[in-house]
Amino acid sequence: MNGGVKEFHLVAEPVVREMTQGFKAHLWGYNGQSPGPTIEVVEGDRVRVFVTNKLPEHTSIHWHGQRLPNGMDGVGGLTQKHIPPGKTFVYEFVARRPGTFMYHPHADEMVQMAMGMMGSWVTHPKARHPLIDEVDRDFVFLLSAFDIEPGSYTPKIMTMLDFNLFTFNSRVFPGIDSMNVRKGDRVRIRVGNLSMTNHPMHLHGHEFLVTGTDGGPTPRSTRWYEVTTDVAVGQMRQIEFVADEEGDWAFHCHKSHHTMNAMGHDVPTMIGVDHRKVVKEITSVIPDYMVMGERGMADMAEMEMPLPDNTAPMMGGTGPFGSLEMGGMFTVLKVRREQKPGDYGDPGWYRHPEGSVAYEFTGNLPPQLRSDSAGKSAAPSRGQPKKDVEVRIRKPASGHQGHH
Ligand SMILES: [Cu+2]
Repeated sequence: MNGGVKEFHLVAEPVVREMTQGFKAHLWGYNGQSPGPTIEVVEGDRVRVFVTNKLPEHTSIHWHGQRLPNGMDGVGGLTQKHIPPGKTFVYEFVARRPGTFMYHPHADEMVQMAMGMMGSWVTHPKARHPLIDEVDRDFVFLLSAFDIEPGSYTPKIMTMLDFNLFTFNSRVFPGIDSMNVRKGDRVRIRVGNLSMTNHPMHLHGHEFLVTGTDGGPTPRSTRWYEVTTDVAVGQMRQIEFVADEEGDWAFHCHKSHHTMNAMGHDVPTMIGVDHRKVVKEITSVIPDYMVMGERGMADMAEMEMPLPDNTAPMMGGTGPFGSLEMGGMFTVLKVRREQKPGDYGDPGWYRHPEGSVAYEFTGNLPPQLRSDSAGKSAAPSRGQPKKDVEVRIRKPASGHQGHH
């Protein structure tokens, strides 16, 4: 506090971010981290932010979603001069409405956001608000995406669509903390999207309401229960639910390639192709040669194939039952009866009550009804698929014509 004003200092600078164990990225951020620190204030606070530029190029900060004087909006060239390298600018405004906001540069934006420059901002209501309920747990994170070649450190800044790392707060699973709550807690999760594509965020085991956007709390009449909500580019969605089901519940982006880490994209689909003979021939020449994907890609998570230095495994994370085969935008909501109020600590894996886990069946199966490839239902047969539904596909990789 300085004379009734809440002061903050942000230093825009190069940072090193460990995205998950064994994988560090060289990013740009604020105060040593990407995303920058989350700024928390109370509705009505006068806020002064000192922004020092230690980047090699000019920058600015836009306060996404805030009501403020036009000259504080942070659009370089439009509402202010850019902040040159080595200089400090001051932004000052009153946090007029409660809600979840974001901050990011509005200068060389594609490069600076591709490098990880962003942060969250929460303005809490000053008094009881008719549209903002009290919660026991409050989580906030930003969605962002990076394009970092396996084995390298620095994002490719000219990438427009083909990002290969999808992150919560610039971390990828298994490097993302679980969200640990007490059974019966009212939970709020605020998710802002500053990546370049939409993310349908999906929660297992519970239904939630969207209680807010970056425009503020939603009117109650507009809320309905769902288990997935799409967070479009430049949007924030605030979801709330009562965590009344004990267990380890996945919370993730529903785009399956967003729950994977960097991989080579020119991989042909090998499901159904038996290439054991070819592999045998190749390994006689190249001993380390590996072919993967014959039975799907779960193989790749289980094999722990050797990776180049500084690379996140494409799919990883080990749970109490084995490999999770997940990466990227994935974490776990841990709901526990014995979690203390206010304790955000990790309680470890859930211990399932006896007889409540999917189990192997070893008895006799009843005759299986199957449809044929034309979609017509078939007469009961015993176990064997009909010949015409077997699939043998090998998609040629584009751009590799002439290689065999
Ligand atoms: Cu996604």
